[in-house]
Amino acid sequence: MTTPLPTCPMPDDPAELEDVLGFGLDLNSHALYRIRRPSTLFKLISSKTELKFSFRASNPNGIMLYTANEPSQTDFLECHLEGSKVACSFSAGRGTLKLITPAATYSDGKWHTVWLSREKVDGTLYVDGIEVDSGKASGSPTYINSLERLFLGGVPEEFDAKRVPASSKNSFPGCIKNVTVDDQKINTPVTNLYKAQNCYRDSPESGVSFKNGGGYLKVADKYSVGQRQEISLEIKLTSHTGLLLSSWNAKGDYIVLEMSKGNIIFRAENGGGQLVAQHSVNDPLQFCDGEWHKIQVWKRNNIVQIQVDENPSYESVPLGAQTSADIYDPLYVGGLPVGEAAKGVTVTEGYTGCVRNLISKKPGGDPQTLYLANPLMMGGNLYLGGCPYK
Ligand SMILES: [Ca+2]
Ligand SMILES: [Ca+2]
Repeated sequence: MTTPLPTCPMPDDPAELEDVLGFGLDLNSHALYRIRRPSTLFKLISSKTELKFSFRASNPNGIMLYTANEPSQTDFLECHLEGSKVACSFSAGRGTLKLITPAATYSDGKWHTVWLSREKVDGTLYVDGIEVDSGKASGSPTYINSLERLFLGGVPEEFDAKRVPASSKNSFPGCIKNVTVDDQKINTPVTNLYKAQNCYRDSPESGVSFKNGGGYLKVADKYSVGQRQEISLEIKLTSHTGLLLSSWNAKGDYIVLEMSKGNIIFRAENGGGQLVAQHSVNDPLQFCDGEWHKIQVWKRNNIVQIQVDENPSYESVPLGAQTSADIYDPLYVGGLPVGEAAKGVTVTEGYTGCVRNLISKKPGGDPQTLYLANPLMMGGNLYLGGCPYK
C-alpha cells in the first residue's frame, strides 16, 4: 500500500463582479452585439461619435472594442490595448485616424475610462478625463456606414480584425464595463458570448493562469536553444506535479522543465545522453505556499544547471561530446496540444497555477521576453487576464 501524495491546498475561487464582462479565457473570447435600428449602438452609424467605456487589465495587449462594415472594413471604429497604451482608430471610408496614449501605463490592474470623440474626420481621445491625442483623418468621407456587428473584448477566430496591429489582435486580457454611445448605455442584449465570464472583483496580478486540468501556451514557433541558453520564469502553483516548459526537434534533441512531487527538474538532450539538474524537496508541498517562486535554468554545452529562488543551485555532471541542442522548434508552456508528445517528459499532468516573466537569454544577447498573455496558440483551461489567486 502506498499512501496517496498530499495535494496543494487549492486557493479559494476568486470573487466576481456581477454584470461586468471579463475576457481572456481564449484568444477569441468576445461578446457580440448586433447593431440594429433603433438602438444606442445604431448611433455609431453617423458623422459624429461619442463613445465611452471603462476597462481594467493586468496584461498589455488585446482588442477592447471593434466594429466595421463587412467584409471590406473600409468604415470602422475600434479601440485596443497596445503595449499597455490605449489606442483607438476609425475611418469613415477613406483615411484612417489612429489615436494613442503617449504613456504605456494602462495595464496596471486599475480601472480606466476611455472617451473617443469624433466629428467627421476629426477625432480626440481622452483617457481618465484627460485629452491624450487628437488628429484628423485624410480624405473627405464623413459618415461611418453599414456597421452590423460590434465585438467587445475580442473577435471570433474566423473574423480578421485587420485594423488592429498583429500584436494586439488577441482577446482583451481583462474587463470592460459601462459602454455608452452619445452618453447612453448599450440597450441591445448581447447576441453571443464566447468564453467570457464575470470580471474578478479584485484585480489579478500580471501573468497567466493554468486552471483545473491545465492547458498549453505556444509562445514561440522557432525557439532556438543551441549550445548555451538561460531561461527564467516565475510560478505560483496550485499542484506539485506538472509539465512547465518543453521544446524538441525531430532528431531527438530537447529541453524540458517539469515538476514532479514538488521536485523541479530541468533536462536537456544534445544527442549524447540526457543532462539532468534537479532541485529536490523533502516536502512535495514546499512551493504550494501561495507565493511566487523564481526558477532559473541554464544549459552550457553539455552541462545543465537549475536554481530556485535564492536556494543553492544544482548542476549536472558533463555528459557526452555533443554540445548543441539543435532545436529550432515550438516552445510550449504548461502542457501540450492533443497529439503532441514531447521528448524527455516524465510527468503526465499539465502544470496548474500561474506563470509570469518568462525570459530567455543567450550569453551576450539581450533578454528576450516570451509573452505568455499573447501566445501564438493556446488550449485547455487557461486565463490570459492574470493570476487571480491570492
Ligand atoms: Ca463611409
Ligand atoms: Ca545535437
